Amino acid sequence: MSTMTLSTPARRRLAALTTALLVGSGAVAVVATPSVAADRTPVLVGSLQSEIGCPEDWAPACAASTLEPVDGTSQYAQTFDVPAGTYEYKVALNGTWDESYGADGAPGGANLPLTIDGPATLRFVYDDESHRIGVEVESLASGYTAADDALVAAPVRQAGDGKQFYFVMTDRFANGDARNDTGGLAGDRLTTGFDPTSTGFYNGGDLAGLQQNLD
Ligand SMILES: [Ca+2]
Ligand SMILES: [Ca+2]
Repeated sequence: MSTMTLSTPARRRLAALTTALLVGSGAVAVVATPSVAADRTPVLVGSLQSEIGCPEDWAPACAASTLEPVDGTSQYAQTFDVPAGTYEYKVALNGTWDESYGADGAPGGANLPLTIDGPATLRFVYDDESHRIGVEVESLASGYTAADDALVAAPVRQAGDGKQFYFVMTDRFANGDARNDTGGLAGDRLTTGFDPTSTGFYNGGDLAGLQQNLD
């Protein structure tokens, strides 16, 4: 983890120092070809930097938001605790704006948007071949509070604490009553969404099918 704290210039100084020591010691050096990784220091830049330990936002030289190499891949990644908010971000290389990537991995591409409603632990992954940036959610804020009660509306009768909520695409779930399969709809399927000949449009599931499958 110590490399996290090294700024790019510091890394270069360290590399130079290592080289000097080799020369100074008179060693018959087998000069290792520097790995690509050693020359590449991707930094997560954006309006979220001040929230993750940088002195300011949009700071390509901030060591605190450096992404670290993922062994055996062309990827670099780091996990950050990000507070709730709306942000924009991209990745800049080697401490400057000379090389940066945004949306769709485009050089100098558009900022990527990020909105989180609560504090979250997010892993940012940058691929140095595709230059695309991904975000993996490692954890979201959890814990039910009384304030969440207001989100639980009728017909639910109890507070939501300890409950699981599911979303069901009823039509896709189970066809419990064939009498309602036609739905009384006629006309172009792109208008009505009704085409019993195509499962892409219609499956015939209904609440009766859902109830039949409840424990
Ligand atoms: Ca900020
Ligand atoms: Ca049905």
